[in-house]
This record gives sequence, C-alpha cells and structure tokens, in this order.
Amino acid sequence: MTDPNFNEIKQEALLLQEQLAEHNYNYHVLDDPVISDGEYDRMMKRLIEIEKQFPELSTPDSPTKRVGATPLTSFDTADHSTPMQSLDNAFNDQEIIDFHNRVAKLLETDEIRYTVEPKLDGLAVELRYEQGILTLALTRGDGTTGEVITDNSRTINSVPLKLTPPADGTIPGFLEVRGEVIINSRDFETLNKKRLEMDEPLFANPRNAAAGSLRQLDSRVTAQRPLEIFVYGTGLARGLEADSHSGLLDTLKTLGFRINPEIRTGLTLTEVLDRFKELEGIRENLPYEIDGMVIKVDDIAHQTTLGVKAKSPRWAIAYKFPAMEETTVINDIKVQVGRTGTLTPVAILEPVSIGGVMVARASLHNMDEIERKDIRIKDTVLVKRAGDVIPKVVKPVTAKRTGDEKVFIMPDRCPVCDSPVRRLENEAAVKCINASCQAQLKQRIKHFVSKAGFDMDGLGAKLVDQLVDREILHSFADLFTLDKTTLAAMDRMGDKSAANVVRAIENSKRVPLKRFLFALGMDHTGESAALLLCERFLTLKALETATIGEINDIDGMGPKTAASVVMFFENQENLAMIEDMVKNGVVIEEHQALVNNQAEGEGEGKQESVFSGKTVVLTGSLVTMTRSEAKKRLQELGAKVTGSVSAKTDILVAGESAGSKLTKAQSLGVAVMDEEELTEQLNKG
Ligand code: D41
Repeated sequence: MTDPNFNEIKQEALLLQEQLAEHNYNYHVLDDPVISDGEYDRMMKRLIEIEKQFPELSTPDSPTKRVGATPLTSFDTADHSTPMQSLDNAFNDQEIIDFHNRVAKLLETDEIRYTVEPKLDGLAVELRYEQGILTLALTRGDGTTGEVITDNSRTINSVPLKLTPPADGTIPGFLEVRGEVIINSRDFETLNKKRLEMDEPLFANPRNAAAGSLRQLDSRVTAQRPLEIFVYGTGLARGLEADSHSGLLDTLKTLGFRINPEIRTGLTLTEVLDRFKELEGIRENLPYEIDGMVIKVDDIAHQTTLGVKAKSPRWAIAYKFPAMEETTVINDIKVQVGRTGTLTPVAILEPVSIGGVMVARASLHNMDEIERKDIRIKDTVLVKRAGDVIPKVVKPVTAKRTGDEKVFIMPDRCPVCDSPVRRLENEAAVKCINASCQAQLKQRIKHFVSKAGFDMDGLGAKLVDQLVDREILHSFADLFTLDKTTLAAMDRMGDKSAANVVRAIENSKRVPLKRFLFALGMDHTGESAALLLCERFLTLKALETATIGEINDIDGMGPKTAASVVMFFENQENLAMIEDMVKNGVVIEEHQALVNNQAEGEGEGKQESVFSGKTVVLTGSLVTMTRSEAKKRLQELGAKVTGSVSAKTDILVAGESAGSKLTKAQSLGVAVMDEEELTEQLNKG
C-alpha cells in the first residue's frame, strides 16, 4: 500500500538529504556554517520522521545515518585492498638530510620537492567509496587487516557519506581514502570533564579518546563523541588521476574531504627543515595534538621510482618531535602551601629528561586526583610535559608495581605552620586557614611583586623566602620600607643588587588600579577580573563600597569573584593594610576610562560596544577562540551574527585563510576586522 503523497514526500526527503549534506559540509569541512544549528536540527528531525515512515528512503548515504545504528556484538575484520604502510621515523635534521640524500641518489637528481603535513596523533583509518557512496570503513589494524567500523565512521561529520562530484561531474568508481581520526584538544578536555562528573574512567589523552570512541560497538555512542577526520592519501583508486601528492590532496578536497590547512607543498630540503621548526613553534596553539611532521616526495612519478620497502614507502618519512611523555618513579609526595592556603601535593620524581628538559617535580593537583588515578609513592608513572606548564602525572604504570608502593595520606596539619587544615565542603582543596601562615605570606608576596602586580624587578622567590623567614616582611606594606642595608645583608645579595631592588621598589610605588587589584591576590580575581572591576568602578574608593550584586552584574564576572571581593574589603585588617601601603608611599592611580565610553551622566558604567546593533559575519578560522565562543560574545555585545555576507552586513570578522566571504565583503565595501582587532574590541566591551 503506497501513500498517495509518496512521490511528493520522496522529493522532500531527497531535498532534505541534499541540503543537510551541504550544510554539514559547510560546517564540519569548511568550518563555515551558513544556517543556524536550530535550523539544521529541525531539518534533520523532519528527515528522520520521513525515513521512519518510509524506510526505503533511508539510504546508506542519508545524513540520518550520522546518529548511529544498532549496536554490534563484535567487530568484523576485513582486508585492505592494498596494505596500509607505516612510516619510518627520524628524530633530527641529520636524519632528514640522510633521507633526502638517499632519495636524491635513487632519483639521480637534486631537484626534489616535498609536501609536508603535520603528523596528527590520532587513529589511521581507510574509507571506501563505491560509485561515490561510503560503503566500508576500516581501522588500520596491522596494516593488512583492519576492523570494520563503517557505522561508526558515518557518525563523523567530516566524513562525507557520498562524494561531491567535481566540475566535470565524474567521480571515481572505486576510491579508498586514508586519513587520521582525531579529537581536538578542547573537545577532549570537555569530554573528560563530563566523564569525571559521571564517574566514568578518564581518557589519558586525545588519541586514546579518539581510539576508544571509534572502537565502540554502539555507534550511537560514537555519534556523541566529537570525532573529526583529516585525510592524507589514498589506497586503491580507480578513476582518479594525479601526478603529484599535492594534486591528489587538491582532488580529495574537491571531492568533499577535509585536508589539513597546515600542509605545505613545493618545499626544498631547507624549507622542509624550516617548516619543522615553525610547526614546533605553533604546536601548542594548534587545536589538535600532533607528534611531528610527515615529509613526502611530491612527484608521483618519483614516488613510483622510489617504491616501497617491506613496511614503509621509500618516498616518505616521519620527523618526530621529542616525546613529551616519559615514565619515571615517584620518590616521594610532598605538600606545598599556596597563596590562598591550599595544600597541593607535589610528586618528587626520579629526575627524567622530557623533550630535552629535566623534570624532577610534577603537580598532583589534589587528593581527589590522586585517589582517582590511584597514584602511590614509589609508583612508576607516566609524566607529561606540555609547553611551559608544570609537568603532570598522567597515570601510574600498574604493571610495574612491586607491592612496596605506599598510599599517600594528606596531612591534617599544615606542613609549614602546623595549624589544623580544613577541607571545604564540595571542594577538592584542603586548606590551611591560618591567615598568618608563613607559607601563604611568602606566596602572597611573590604574587604581589610579580610582573602583573607591582612588578618589582629583582625581588625573586629566594629573596622573598629569606625576608619572610627572618621576619623582616610581615605584610605587603613592609615591602615599601625595605632599605639597602637590610637587603644587602641577605644571602647572595651585594650592594649593587640591593640598590637595584630598592630602586625597583621605589619605581613601583605609582601603580595603576588594575595592577594593584591583581597584586592583592583576592580569590578568583586574576588579571581579567581586575580589569573588569576597574572598568566598572574606576577608583578604589568606589570599589571598596561595592555590593555583591553590583559586581555580579558585570558582564563576564561571576558570584564567586563578587563574594570574594566584597569579603576582602569588609575586612578591617585588609583596609588597614592598604592604608599602611599608602602611608609608605604607594599611589594608586585611578583607572583610565576608555575613550568611547557612553555619554556622560549615564549612571550605568556599561560601555557601548562597536558591535551593538551591528550585523556581523564570522569567517575563516580563529586561533584564540572557537567560532561559537566568538559568536556568543558578539551577541552579548548586541551584535546580530549571521552566516552570509550581503549588503546588510556591517562587519566581517576574517580569521585565518578566509575565502570567498572575505572577497565578497571587500567587493561590497563591508568593514573587515581581523582576529587581533576582534579580541581587542571584545575585551573593551
Ligand atoms: O597525520 C598523520 N598521522 C599521517 C599518517 C600523515 N599525515 N601521513 C601519513 N602518510 C602515510 C603514508 C605515506 C604511508 C601514506 C600517515 C601514515 N602513512 C600512517 N599513519 C599511520 C601509519 C602510517
């Protein structure tokens, strides 16, 4: 029995499928959405409804397949049409030069150009398309045989369910595409935070999270995970011609695949080595983890001449970054007392070199973390160092346990002042609540004199420790009465350095309100909160009498900061301390209000933003925030954020590698703003 409206409904379904595929591509491959999430969801809901009623319309390439399918009981395995090879590794420039010389000798030419790709730290997969439709997805497995993960792959939004026909309309009849499935670093953090709340085991790193998500028997679970793909090559391919690797990537791009924007082509050997240094530099700012760079001979005729070895091609090599994870032993766990009295357990490690830096200590955060990870004294542990941050203990290597390990117990007395500690309700932190604890005083003073505070150059940690231990410093105010003789009498100080410190203290006495507030070290009040407070209240006097409500009403400010600021200024001792500082010569400069402040006489301190009432379009990729964050903040400042550029657009915010929208905006004479200007304006707002 067929529905009399079947043909009409079929047309609607086909249209929805096509439109959803396109919007999905715009969003996840181009990172350039043109409709709202709400609109997308409504269209998807309607299509699911239709396909439920008419299952024959639910084709394997329908966008509804992205939500997952019935769970499996185990994974099937299947062979790759051609083996997925691995890569040889190199760890220094010389090994790359040797690689180049081997290649040059075999090719009998020095004229070799390379394509270099960031080496994504994810999971290698192969996607098979028959007549343009995704029919099979396999993990790399051992290179010959992989696990069938087709349903799971369909849930990855940047995996095309069918190929986009290029301009001439011909699509390869059979195509295997290879790529790396990843989870970006920010999504990984969010995922782990959720798992922590749900009491589920945490993933050690984004790579494990990607692998665990892709190897789910229930693809509906995979669909909930923020997986992404970048493709880097092909397996067996019929009906696809390319004479260079870069040309191949271009073709894959036109077929609808996501290609990493950091890939560079046409590089000489020296340019390859330069690019490696460059990637090392931007590594921390990339939204995903990479563990090196893959170098490929670009010319496919050259590749063919070079051929393959047993397991890897002769025309490619991976240049790996030094490992940022190492195993070592925890010799002891000590407790440090912070500026606000928080007791932080610190692992004292058997020193180990991680990526060229000796590491002897690693943060363990708090007791909850130690218990959750079950970290014990004498455990062999995996330690990770990333950028400039304090190294972290990732997990214990339980296989190495001997039975001699000891469970760490948090002391119930402060290791510095011996007063009892307290664990606040609903908080992981254990605190020493003795306000005159010397450990706290030391940390508070170090914070006070730091660059973002009073910026007293030369007053380093060791000097502060001595001055507190010898009971010369009891409060911030004492800093301003330090003289040359006192300072010169400290260890490792001479007349000259003492004089320099005295001068630095003298010069620091005139201080902008923002730095003064930061220096005070109130809970939950870092540099950005200090700035917000300044912009709202302008003077210390006004802030001293502010209410929780007034502070909480500031955009970007929360109740925790509001409560801590009000509590700070209600405390008579704190007020007396500020008075002492002023007596000792400190001049707190009133905050310089921004020029485009709202008309005078307006009671509210809220400023007019350049975005208010404006129609704004975001394009290209942003480095310091996600598009959705930028969108949210713009909306908070009164902007209307839309997807496409038209004569009605007031401002186009163009991130990196902005494309057609930028061209269009320029031709329409629309104001264009780059990311730097955007952040500046957002911070003003
Ligand atoms: O980003 C990667 N992880 C990556 C891996 C890449 N960009 N290119 C790769 N190219 C190859 C060859 C040259 C063998 C086609 C690879 C891999 N292989 C690879 N991934 C896992 C094993 C090998």
